[in-house]
Amino acid sequence: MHIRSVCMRDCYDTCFMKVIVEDGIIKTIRPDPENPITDGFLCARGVADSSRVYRNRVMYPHVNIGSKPKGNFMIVSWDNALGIIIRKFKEVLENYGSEGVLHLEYAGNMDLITWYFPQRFWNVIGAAKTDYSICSRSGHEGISLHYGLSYGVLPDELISMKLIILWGFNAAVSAPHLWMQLLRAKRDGCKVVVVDPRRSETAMQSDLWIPIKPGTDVWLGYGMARTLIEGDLIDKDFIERYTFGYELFVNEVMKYELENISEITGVSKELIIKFAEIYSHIKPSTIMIGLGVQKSVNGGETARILSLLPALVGQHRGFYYSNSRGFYVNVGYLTGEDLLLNKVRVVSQVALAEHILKGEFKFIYIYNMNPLLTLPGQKYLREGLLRNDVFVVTHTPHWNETCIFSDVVLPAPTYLEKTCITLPYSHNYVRISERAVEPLGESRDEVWVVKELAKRLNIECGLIYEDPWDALRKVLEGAVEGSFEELLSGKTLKLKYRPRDEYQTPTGKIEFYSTTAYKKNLNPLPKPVMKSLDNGRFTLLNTASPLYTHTQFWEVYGDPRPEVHVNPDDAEELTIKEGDIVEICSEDGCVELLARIDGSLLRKTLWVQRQIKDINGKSLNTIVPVETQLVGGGPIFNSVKVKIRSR
Ligand SMILES: Nc1nc2c(c(=O)[nH]1)N[C@H]1C(S)=C(S)[C@@H](COP(=O)(O)OP(=O)(O)OC[C@H]3O[C@@H](n4cnc5c(=O)[nH]c(N)nc54)[C@H](O)[C@@H]3O)O[C@H]1N2
Ligand SMILES: Nc1nc2c(c(=O)[nH]1)N[C@H]1C(S)=C(S)[C@@H](COP(=O)(O)OP(=O)(O)OC[C@H]3O[C@@H](n4cnc5c(=O)[nH]c(N)nc54)[C@H](O)[C@@H]3O)O[C@H]1N2
Ligand code: SF4
Ligand SMILES: [Mo]
Repeated sequence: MHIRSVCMRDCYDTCFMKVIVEDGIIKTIRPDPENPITDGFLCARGVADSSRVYRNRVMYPHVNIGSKPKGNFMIVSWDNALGIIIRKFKEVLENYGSEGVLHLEYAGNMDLITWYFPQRFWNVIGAAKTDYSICSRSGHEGISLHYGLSYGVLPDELISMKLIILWGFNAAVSAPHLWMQLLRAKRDGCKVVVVDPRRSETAMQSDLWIPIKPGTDVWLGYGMARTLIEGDLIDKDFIERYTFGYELFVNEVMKYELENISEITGVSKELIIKFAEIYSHIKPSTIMIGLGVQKSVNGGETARILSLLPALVGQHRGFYYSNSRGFYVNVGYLTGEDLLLNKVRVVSQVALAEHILKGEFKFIYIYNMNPLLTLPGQKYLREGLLRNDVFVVTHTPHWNETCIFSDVVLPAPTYLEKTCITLPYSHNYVRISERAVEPLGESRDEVWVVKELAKRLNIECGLIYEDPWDALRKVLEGAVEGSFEELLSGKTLKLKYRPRDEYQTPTGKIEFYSTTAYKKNLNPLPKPVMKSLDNGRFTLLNTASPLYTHTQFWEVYGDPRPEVHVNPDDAEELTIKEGDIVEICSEDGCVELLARIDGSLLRKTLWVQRQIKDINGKSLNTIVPVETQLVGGGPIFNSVKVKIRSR
């Protein structure tokens, strides 16, 4: 028997899958050709989900009767576990009010129902939430300043491109199916250019690699703009018709001298000119703005300037970032935010560690996330969670680092054990993902848990008890090309997509000069901060790896190796040899990793697989500061300044 499923992982691709089930057990998972973008193959993670579903699972509710962070977990009944949670919850509400409660989640599972709908409960209570800034928010907010919404080119369109620029985007690893589209386009003559401080897996297969010093992309963006404008390589009619604030933009552009740009970025003047000429002459083109490059001190600003380049050469939204905002789906209805009038406290997700350290939250409920490895400022986060007055509940399918800092751990089914549906963030194909097997052990889904909590608290608000599928009907009907009934019956539909030549800005145009930014007291034009140019120290690059989704799949592929890659000349200068233990220190702390000598890196850069542990089991994020970006409050994972030395 095969079940029609969809991969729910936080991934650009959102693959359609066939899950082969025999006697109630998952045997294998195969690609499903019903989705033309993800047809043909699954990545190592998609395939591994068939065995991972049976490994390292939390099967029953557990209470921590030992001392955190290790603890001694005892199995209890759901009734018991919920009773304990409610007692603590009431105590916190009485003493600190609803602001003493925080729910913390991200995209561990992107199912619309079990990710968003449970938030209704927390919103009804009035609990604090985060700003979801850990991944893509700065880029979204940055591009939105100029375009209204941040959606761009759809994957189906990549095949007809003649030039694709991957800017701080390692698609060969992080988006294997988008990459496949690029390879197909390449076979038809499309040129592929990669801008990256590292000769990445993607750069190796490109036509042109532009090595750039980390964090300096805004300068290169302005260098491109200047060359295009001065060389009269722009589309004046387009600029006239569809844009606002061009003259002000030109004034800003002229402040950037090519000589200076070249020095800052490490990209020669000749290469900047060549790059701009290619960009002007080869069309249609797309600039694929990586989530990676966006997670740096100048990340949001980089997304801004890169999104404006297509407007110079006359292309409507000639970029791809993340298309989640191109759909007509009102997620705020699912979370209840649109219906509730109470304003809840919103706290920075990137800087959460600081707030937790101060004891601002006494009851923390975590699901869909493993913050004890993935949030910056681990030293503070860990110290904060170990306070005596902080109670932590984690709802998870697999045991993870966060569990050992929790007082109660609740078992959740994986996406293969529940019927779900998700919105992709690249393509616009959508389909129900059917439950493949019954939930393992006593695992119960996220909606069930919050409804139980609500009942026990005698909360009568109808929002919490609405059938989530009825809620889903309200947000998806009208948003898909077809009916909700067709979706329910298992048909693949397309999500309606906003037109690429529609601009949701106050002027209705592409705003080179952002009127929204002006009103918000932000720079109306993209502007880098100089901080990233601290050349005395090394910059640590963090990248997604092929075998893992963040901290998932360790139970299949083993713990990721505690390694750091070092440029050979830097290694020689510092007398670091292959396999040496090296200490890497930022202002926030140190980790110890094994050195790998790697010629694919620029000098003064180091490269690690993100979210790993060091040789002593310490989280890499111990050395990542809780610093936030100006636009969108995003993280600066790729701008961590460190010193490295042999031990
Ligand atoms: N296999 C796999 N795929 C994934 C994920 C996963 O965990 N595993 N996670 C998904 C998620 S949530 C995300 S956020 C994405 C991330 O995927 P991507 O958007 O591809 O981002 P990264 O892998 O973080 O880095 C991409 C590239 O940016 C480069 N880079 C770093 N700093 C700079 C800079 O300052 N300038 C420039 N020009 N380049 C820079 C890095 O060297 C790297 O090659 O991947 C998604 N896909
Ligand atoms: N150093 C460094 N750190 C980073 C980054 C970086 O580049 N460098 N990148 C950041 C980025 S881009 C991102 S997106 C974040 C990702 O950060 P996280 O969202 O924390 O990443 P994951 O490891 O995918 O989280 C997995 C957890 O989600 C939970 N989960 C999975 N499926 C389900 C489910 O069906 N139900 C429930 N209840 N729980 C489930 C499990 O507990 C699992 O352990 O990490 C950030 N952290
Ligand atoms: S993790 Fe991404 S590439 Fe791999 S199967 Fe899932 S959606 Fe596809
Ligand atoms: Mo991410």
